[in-house]
Amino acid sequence: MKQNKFIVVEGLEGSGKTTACKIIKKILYLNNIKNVITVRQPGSTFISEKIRAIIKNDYKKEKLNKFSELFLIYSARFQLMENIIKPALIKGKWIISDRHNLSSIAYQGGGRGINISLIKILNTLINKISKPNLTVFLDVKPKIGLKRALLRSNFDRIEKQSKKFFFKVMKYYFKFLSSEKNKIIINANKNIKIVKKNIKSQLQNWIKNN
Ligand code: Z5A
Repeated sequence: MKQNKFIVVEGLEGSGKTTACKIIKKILYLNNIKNVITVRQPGSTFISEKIRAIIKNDYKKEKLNKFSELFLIYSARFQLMENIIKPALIKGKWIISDRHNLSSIAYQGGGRGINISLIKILNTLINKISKPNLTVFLDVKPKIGLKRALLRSNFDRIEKQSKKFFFKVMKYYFKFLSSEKNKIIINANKNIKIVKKNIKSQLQNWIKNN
């Protein structure tokens, strides 16, 4: 093993994904896995970062249509998969991605109510480029996650959605997580020390068995 794995970190805003990506990178390093790239979605290529700015901004002049949002997110994802992730995996590198396909199922499928079969077609195309080897899901209550996100910075366009929106996002996360074979679920409501400890023990176990 220890060759080219693709790890995805998922969860609501403020669940601690960015923090978890750093923790995972450290744990991999301690396991002598040093060839690691961290990316975020949408983003992490020149074009994908431009798309990210469109997704996150709340333009007063024009509302972003939910299908435009979906296709923008997938445009960013195809750029990232083809230009960064695929070549890096071919070179034997490890990838840690802050969000991936499951975010689209949860936010665009659950939150926005877009037909899941359309999102699944897009996911199939993305998975043909490469499929994640592991999903680390940070399970946080929307109220706790949003409070943390607000402490960090002002809400962006998606974070301004209603409580009902985030409950639907969580419902879809769990509905579709059940079909993910390789996953680690972390109680992210706990304090950072406990979260770190739990990620460490579950990830070590996964590394040992893969
Ligand atoms: N989006 C989508 O709709 N569909 C898609 O397919 C994809 C994305 C890929 C990306 O925004 C937006 O794109 C996102 C969904 C949408 N929309 N929103 N909103 P982003 O990347 O800017 O935001 P985010 O992905 O939601 O993450 P975040 O808000 O940056 O949060 P986080 O990465 O999960 O958490 P963090 O930065 O690690 O931690 C946040 C703060 O909490 C920070 O001060 C930490 O120190 C603190 N923290 C972390 N863990 C803990 C614990 N356990 N206890 C206490 N405090 C903690």
